[in-house]
Amino acid sequence: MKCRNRAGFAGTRIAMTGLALAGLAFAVLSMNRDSESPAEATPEGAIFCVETSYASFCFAPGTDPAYVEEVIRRLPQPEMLSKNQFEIGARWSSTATDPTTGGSGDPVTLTWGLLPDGVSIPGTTAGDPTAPSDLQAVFDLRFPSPTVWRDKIRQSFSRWEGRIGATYVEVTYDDGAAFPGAFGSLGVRPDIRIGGHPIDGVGGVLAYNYFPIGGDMVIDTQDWPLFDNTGNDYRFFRNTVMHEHGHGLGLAHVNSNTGVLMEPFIQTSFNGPQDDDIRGGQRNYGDIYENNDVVLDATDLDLLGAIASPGFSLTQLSIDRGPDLDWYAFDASAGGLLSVTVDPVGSAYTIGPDGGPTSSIVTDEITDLEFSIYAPDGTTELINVAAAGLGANEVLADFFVGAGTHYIVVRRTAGTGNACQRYDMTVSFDISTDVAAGEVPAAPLDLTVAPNPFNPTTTIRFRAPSATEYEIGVYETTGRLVRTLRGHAAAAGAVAVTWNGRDDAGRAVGSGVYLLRTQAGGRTETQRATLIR
Ligand SMILES: [Ca+2]
Ligand SMILES: [Ca+2]
Ligand SMILES: [Ca+2]
Ligand SMILES: [Ca+2]
Ligand SMILES: [Zn+2]
Repeated sequence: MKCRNRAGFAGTRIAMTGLALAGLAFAVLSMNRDSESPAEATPEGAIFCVETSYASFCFAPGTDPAYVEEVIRRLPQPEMLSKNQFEIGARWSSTATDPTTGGSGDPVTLTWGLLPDGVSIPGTTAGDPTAPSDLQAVFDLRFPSPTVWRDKIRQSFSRWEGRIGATYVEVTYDDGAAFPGAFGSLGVRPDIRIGGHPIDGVGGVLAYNYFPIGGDMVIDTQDWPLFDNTGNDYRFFRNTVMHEHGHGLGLAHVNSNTGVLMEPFIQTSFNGPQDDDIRGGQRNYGDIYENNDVVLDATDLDLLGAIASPGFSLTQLSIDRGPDLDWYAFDASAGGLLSVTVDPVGSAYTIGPDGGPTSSIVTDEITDLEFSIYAPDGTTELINVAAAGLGANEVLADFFVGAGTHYIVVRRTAGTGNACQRYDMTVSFDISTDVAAGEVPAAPLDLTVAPNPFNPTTTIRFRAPSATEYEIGVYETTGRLVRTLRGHAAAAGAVAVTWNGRDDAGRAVGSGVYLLRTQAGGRTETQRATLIR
């Protein structure tokens, strides 16, 4: 019995020989077309499959029905796509930190870690026989130091994190459960397990990766003579890891006349995710400030330093679907002049599914954007800025707003179609009464947070410029204040303040990224820290 994935998922197959090998599609990154693996395979033994428009999930006879039900429960609901040239697939609907992650355009937190050497990696049509993972032993030996290649993997996840609504948390635990297909579980094993073993010698297949909600990565350890190329800070290795994780985010292969990461053959002429890759990632997980769809979840521009810095630019933003609203809050203090520019981001190229036809696309003209300014009540619209057409900047200059917290809301002008329009936003706010002549800049606080990640306690350290009151606000990334820590430094010098991972009501807060905004001696600095429960 054959089990075929949907067309367009090149190099994918399903193999299922037992409960431990939960059926998860995977995609292969190759050096050249000659060594491309077959687009389908015939798994051994009788199986049955659950088909979606995204992938096939196959189970061995006798599989525990509860396990089957769990896998089906985690499947995303298909959406009708338009202008989604990035070949989007299933997203992470469930992770170790979040039983349900919402829908398309909602952010996700993913734990990742290295598979312990010795855990068996099953053979696939990529050419690899079943063999234990030897990634750590081989790469520790072949790279200049064990730190080097681990750092390149860290940098690969960081680069994705800076572009889409995904937060990555490195973990060192892994219980050695059968690979692949064991779901992530906090304190047990990561969502994304990275292993490796011999596949097909130097060249050919470099690596393959399972689609969500699998996400595991297998690297051909025989390709170390390629991966240890130091050019452009190990770009060959980093682009391989970032490409594979693109599959792990739910992106399939594409073909394009411009270099993009998700083409099936590795390129080193660019660094990491490109426009089409970012559009795909943001369509699945939103932009880097999601969720900010309602006034209570507005992104805090003060916290980001946007208002204090004239002409502050925010990048890697998008309206990723028809109903997406991007709320931004800022404190107008006693009132002042606001200027905002919303600039659609993109370029012209051809793109299409791997093996299918390509078509021309102009990605700064996907959908027409507009924005409005709202009063502190969050419902009174003070002005709507929508004069510019498709692809053109919307500009508001020197608009007076009164006292209190105000809001900028960016949205699509019309249509509910499912498409991702990237944009940048520049904001400046002039509170003339706050600028004192001859003002001396405050000394830096040299704020640090350690340990990070932490559980459940971390320590915030800074340098008080003089005897001063200080205040540390602990915020969620949406800008919601969860805890305020106040104190008094008796003299200039080092200050250490411990946060116990609890909110102002004494409740333990959940896993995730927190912003620690520290004010002392007229200076404000912010650091991020990740709590892993
Ligand atoms: Ca190879
Ligand atoms: Ca958005
Ligand atoms: Ca939003
Ligand atoms: Ca417009
Ligand atoms: Zn690939």
